[in-house]
This record gives sequence, C-alpha cells and structure tokens, in this order.
Amino acid sequence: MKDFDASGTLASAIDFHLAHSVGKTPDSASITDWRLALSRAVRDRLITPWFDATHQTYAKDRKRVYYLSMEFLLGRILEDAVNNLGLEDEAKEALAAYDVDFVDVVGDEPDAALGNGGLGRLAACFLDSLSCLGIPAHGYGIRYAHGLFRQSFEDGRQMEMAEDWLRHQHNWEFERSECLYDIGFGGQVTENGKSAVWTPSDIVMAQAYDTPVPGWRASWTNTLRLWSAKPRQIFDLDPFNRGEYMQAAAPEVLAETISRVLYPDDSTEIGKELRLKQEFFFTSASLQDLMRRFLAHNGDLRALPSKVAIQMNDTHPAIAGPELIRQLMDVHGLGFDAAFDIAQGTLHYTNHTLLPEALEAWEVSLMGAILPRHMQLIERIDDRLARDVKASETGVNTHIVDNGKVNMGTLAFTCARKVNGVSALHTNLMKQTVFSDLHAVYPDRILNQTNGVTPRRWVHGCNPGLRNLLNDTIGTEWVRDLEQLKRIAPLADDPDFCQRFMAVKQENKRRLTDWVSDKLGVDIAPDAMFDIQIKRIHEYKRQLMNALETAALANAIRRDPGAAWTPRVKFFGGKAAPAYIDAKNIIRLINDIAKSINNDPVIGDRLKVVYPPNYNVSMAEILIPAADLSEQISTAGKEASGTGNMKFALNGAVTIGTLDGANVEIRDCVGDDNIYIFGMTADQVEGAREGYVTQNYIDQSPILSEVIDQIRTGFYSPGDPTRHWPVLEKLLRDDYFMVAADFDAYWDAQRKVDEGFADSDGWARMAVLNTAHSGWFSSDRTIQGYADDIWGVSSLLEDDK
Ligand code: KOT
Repeated sequence: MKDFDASGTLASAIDFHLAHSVGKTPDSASITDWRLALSRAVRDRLITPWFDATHQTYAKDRKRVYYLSMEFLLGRILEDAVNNLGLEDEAKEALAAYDVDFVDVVGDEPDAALGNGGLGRLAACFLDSLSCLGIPAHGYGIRYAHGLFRQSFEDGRQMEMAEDWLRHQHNWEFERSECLYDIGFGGQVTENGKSAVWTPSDIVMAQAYDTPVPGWRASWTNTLRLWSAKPRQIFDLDPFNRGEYMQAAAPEVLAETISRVLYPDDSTEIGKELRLKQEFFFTSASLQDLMRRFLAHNGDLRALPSKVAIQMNDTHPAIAGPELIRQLMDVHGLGFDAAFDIAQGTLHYTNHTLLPEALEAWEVSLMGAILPRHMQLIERIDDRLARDVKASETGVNTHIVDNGKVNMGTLAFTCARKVNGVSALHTNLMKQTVFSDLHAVYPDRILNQTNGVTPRRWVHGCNPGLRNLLNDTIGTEWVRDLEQLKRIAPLADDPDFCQRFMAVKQENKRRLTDWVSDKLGVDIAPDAMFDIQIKRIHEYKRQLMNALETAALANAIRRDPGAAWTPRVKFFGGKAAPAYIDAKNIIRLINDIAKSINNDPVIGDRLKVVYPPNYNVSMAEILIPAADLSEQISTAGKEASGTGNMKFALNGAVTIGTLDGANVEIRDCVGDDNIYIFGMTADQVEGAREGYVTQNYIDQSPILSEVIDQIRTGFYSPGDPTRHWPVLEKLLRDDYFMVAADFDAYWDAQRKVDEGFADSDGWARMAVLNTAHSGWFSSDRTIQGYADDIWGVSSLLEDDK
C-alpha cells in the first residue's frame, strides 16, 4: 500500500491539495481553502496507519469493541489530528511560507457538534483513548446534518439558530455509498409456525460515512462510522409526471428527516416519535453491520460474545437488545432463549443519569406502532426477567413494561452482561435507588468505571504552555501515561517551578482576556481570579446559585468598595434546551446581572461577569486553561460524574464544589487542602426534603434575602420589574435542587476562596498539586477499566512488544 506522495513533505502535500482538491492558487486562497488543503494533507497521513490497523484486526481476529452512541461531540478535528501525528511544526512552517497563520487556519474549522454535553464528549474522549491504547473498536452513531444549535443572546435572552457544520466540504470522512442497510418501521408481524415475519410499512436506508480516529502518533487508528438516512426510492415518478413536484420529492424528504438534526435536550426525556426512529435507525444499522463483519469470519453465532463487545451509551441504543435478538431469530433462525443468551453476553450498558425526567420510557402504543416485532420481543424479555426475579427469591417487583410504558433502563439492564455507572458515588446511588430491585436480582452486574478525559485534547492540545513546561520537567511520556504527572508534586514546594507554572496560567489568562475583548467588547483584568462555570444550563447544576452569589458579592463590594477585595471575573457558558423555559429564564437573569455589575463604576474591576454566547468544545479549549477556579456546584447526588471538573483540575484550576459525582474522587486525589468542598451531601439532600420550605432558608440568610428582594423589585431589570419573577416564583414554590439550603455554605466557601487566592504562593501550590494529582482522570485509565472489567479485550499494540 502506497501513500499519496508518502515521501513528500507536508508542505508539498498542502500545495498539491490546494490545487487538486480545492482548486485554488495560493494567491487566491482563503483561510478556509488553506484549511481544506491542510486537512487533506493531514488526512493522507492517516490512511496507511488506518489500513494497517484494520489489517491487523482482521488478521488477528480478536474481540472487538463497538461503542453505540447517539452523540459524539468531537469538536474540531484538524488540530487534534495534527497534534496526534506530531505535525505541528511542519504545518506551521508550511503555512507561514505563504504568510498564513496556523492558529487562524485550525480556528476556521466548525466544531463537529454532534452531541449536547457530557455524554457526547465522553464518547469522543473514549474514541481517542481506544485508538491510543490500540484496542480494535468502532464508534457507531448518527451523521446529523445539523448538530447542536448555535446560541446567541438578544436582550439577554437565548436565541437558537440551526447549526450547519457540513456547509463547507467536510474533509475527514469517507462516504461509503456501497455500505447500505434497510431499516424498517411500522407494518405487521405475521407468525409463521415458530418464526415471525415482520413486514414494515416504511423502509429507509442507512448509509455509512467513515472517519478515521488516530491514536497518539497514529500507532493505531480506529473508525467512527456514522449513519446517514437515505430514501430507498429517491423520486416518485408518478406524481412527478402529473406535475406534483413536491409530492414527487416526498420519499427523499421523509427519509432524510431521520438524520437531519440532533435533539438539543440534555438529561431530559424527549418522547418524540422521530427520536425513537433515530434510535432504532442507527442501532439497527450498526448491528447489521457488525453482524455482517462477524459472519464473514465466523460461522457459529454462539461465538458472538467471544468476538464482539457492544457498549450502549445510556439507553438511547437500548433497542439493541430486542433488535439483536430479532436478527438472531428472524434472520438467522435461532430460538428465543439462545438468541437472548447471545445478545446478553454481548451487550453492556452505561447509565449516565438518575434524574427521573431523563429516564427513557416509551409508550407501548408508540413502540408497538413503530416497531411491532420489537414490542413482541420486549414482552418476551420481560418474561425472562420475571423468571429471574422469581428464581432470585428477592420478592422484588420489577418489569420492563409498566404502566403502559417500556422502561428503557430496565430493558437495557436486563439485556446487558455488565452495567456501569460513571463515578463511585453515582454507581452506589444506582444500586440504592433506580436499579435497587434489579441489583437485588443480579447482584454482580453493576460496576463502576469513573469517567475520564483525553489528555491529548485537554492538556497537550489546549494548553501549549503547560505542555511545554511538563515536557521540560518530566519528559513527554505523560501524554500516554498521565499518572506521570505525579512527578511534579514535589515541585509544588519549589518556588521557581511554581512561578513557571503560574506564568503559563497568566499567559492563558491573557489569551482569554484578548478573546473576551475581541468577541464581546468587555475589558477584564488578567490578574483577577478567573472563576468559571461552563456546562449545560440545568437547574440541578445550579447556575442560579452562582448568579445569586455573584449579585450578593456585588452588594458587599458596593457597601464597602475600599475593603481588600480579591478581584474576580465570573465566567458563565452554556446552552439551555430550547423548550426548557426555567433554564432560559436563568440565562436571562445572569445576563441582566452581568450588565448591571459590569456597568457599575463603584464595583469597577473588583468584579466582572462574562457570559460568551454559544459555548462549545472550542470555547472550552480557551476557557479551561485560563481558569483559576472551577465551579462544580450541583446538588449532591444529581451530577452523575461531570468531566469538565476533571479538565479544570488537570489544567491547574482549584475546584469549588459539592460532594457530587466525580468531585468526590477529585477530592480524594488532590487532598482536602487543595479543594473547596461545601454544602449538603447526597444523603443530607434527601434527608432535607421532608418539610423543606425555601422561605425558611431565605429568612435565615440576610445575604440571600437582599438579593431576592432586589430581583423582586426590578434592580436587575429596571423598567421591567417583573421580568425575573418566574425565577423567584419557581425557587419559592419548588426549590427541588436546594439552592436556598446550600446558599450560605456556598457564600462562605467563596470567601475562603477569596482568601486563598490572595495568598499567591499558597494558591500556586494548590494549582500545581491539582495538576499533579489528576492523572487518574485520564480516559485511558477509564478505557483500560472497561477493557479489563467489562469487555474482556486487550490492546493489539502490546502484541508487537
Ligand atoms: C442525557 C439524556 C438522557 C440520559 C442521559 C443524558 C446525559 C447524561 N447526558 N449527559 N449526561 C452526562 O454524562 C456525563 C458523562 O458520563 C456525566 O459526566 C454527567 O454527569 C451527565 O450529566
């Protein structure tokens, strides 16, 4: 196999592609043209490693992993690929020869925003780690034509616009026009002796698009295969001939709707027919594809669990249970029990949330109408569960079909060999709450795999200053073995190292300061504390508590401007689901508070509030390296893990947080002295529910009372005093996430943070120790855990050693 111009330089490949792929000369090329040319040149370098990995996988015929996820929040691809391949210097030089800036070129790429937040970004980190570790794997998902909406603010209100990442050429994928599967919906099932025949009323086709996913230095390269919906019949000629042109195009429009847009909901249930169709569409296509690959080398279907491990990323692909059983029975002729055992030996399920509103449950009537054969099989799986429940003699009462709904968590659990949570606390809560009955019946099924993040993107890529300092201090192996960061721990007591570490932070803050001035026209001081909360806007994440504390701090500053305040810039970033009115109200309140504070000359540089619109992966890459303080303040027991918390700690930010999700493990790693923990524990939260009265907490807190009064009387919305009443009304009526109960503890913790930051040597020590002790939060460690404890797979790289 020969590469395109394998012997040539990157510069010559860029020249070649600018002419032959983009059709431009250097003097007429725009930044986008240069980006497309560089992308092609870099992609060429991935091809040989990609083919080699595929070849080895086939030759060795070892067990493979299939990661099924509705979301892959990749962000930008080009810079990450350049870094993985070690081509930074060559790329910079090649472009500089034409007076083109590498940073501008990689910054021109739109984010691949095929996800909402944590769940989708985790899937992207996992792809990176699977390749880095050399584990043969495919990611399977949907090639949405439109990713997560673009957010803007109008008069402080969130506006949504369609995202259009495929408008320019998308250079990273290979269209596989020959790789097509039929996906049926609706219709009838006819019983035919022992077997059943499903005759769908509608069929669309799933077409594959492959993106290579290189590991570090491309020593291994896996594939992300995304499915796009295509009509079976492009055009209906009869209506066309009658002059009914819209009607003639109807089949195409209908089919393509399925992969048109990502649902913009995070941790909320959607319950829409199109969503169920999306879930079945990509799950069925993925299973047909992996079965075809398996059967090309294996005749015995009972060997499937020894060759294939399928991971269901939350319940979105949970229809995989019935669908795999259906294929084994109706296509390959197995009986139900054999099919169930094979499916159950192959499937695994990760739960990412216990919030009741996020647990998927489909109406039996809808499931029966869209997937009639699957509905039958779900009933049979439910019978299997009933049999196991009975045999367990636990006396529990648990069903998949309950109250006219199919509970997808119970379905996924029943069909899975292993079920995992995403942090130690979350896994324990799974056992004690939502899955307690199933855990009693299957006590060995639930296990924990605490989340992680890829150090390639989240340190090496986004924080060049820290990367260089680490390389100089401990060599370069930390990129693949993040526990090496521990070696900088002793240097927390070395003033010279601390000074260099904080100089990197300062440089990152300056970069962010320029960006804020450029994008928002707001001037901030780079020596202020940068306090950052970036994540989806959700009541349980308690951006409201942060906003109220910000307003309270402004009051305190106004009262005594001459006191020794620790200057702060509070950053907020995040989108609300378009239908989530309470979250959108919180966004508007934050923007009004920001406006008021930023224009108050008495407050000046002591406090600024910045809320850049359209928070996404690329924005996180600018904000996180510049953070001093990481806000992780969810109501304890509600954030399953969090992964932003890990990225901040790795980049030397100190956390202020509750004992929730992976914050607990961050505290265990960095030590009590290097984190600000406050508020109720998960147990205390549940204990406080009975008789909870928001007003009582407000009455006990003069600081909170003052802010509430200001909001009520229109201090933050002069001319429109009732504007923020809905936020107050909700807080007083139903403070489910206990903002009022935790407020004073949060305020006190923030004042300790002020003191801590004022001691710059002490703060530097904490920052260094956060980086030093966060190596455990590498997604390489997480994936190794899945490989060992769940999938039973190993690296193919180790074979060469
Ligand atoms: C969304 C819809 C339905 C079910 C679950 C979700 C979900 C959960 N989306 N994102 N999550 C987050 O997943 C992250 C990765 O595990 C966690 O770190 C985070 O706490 C979850 O909220």
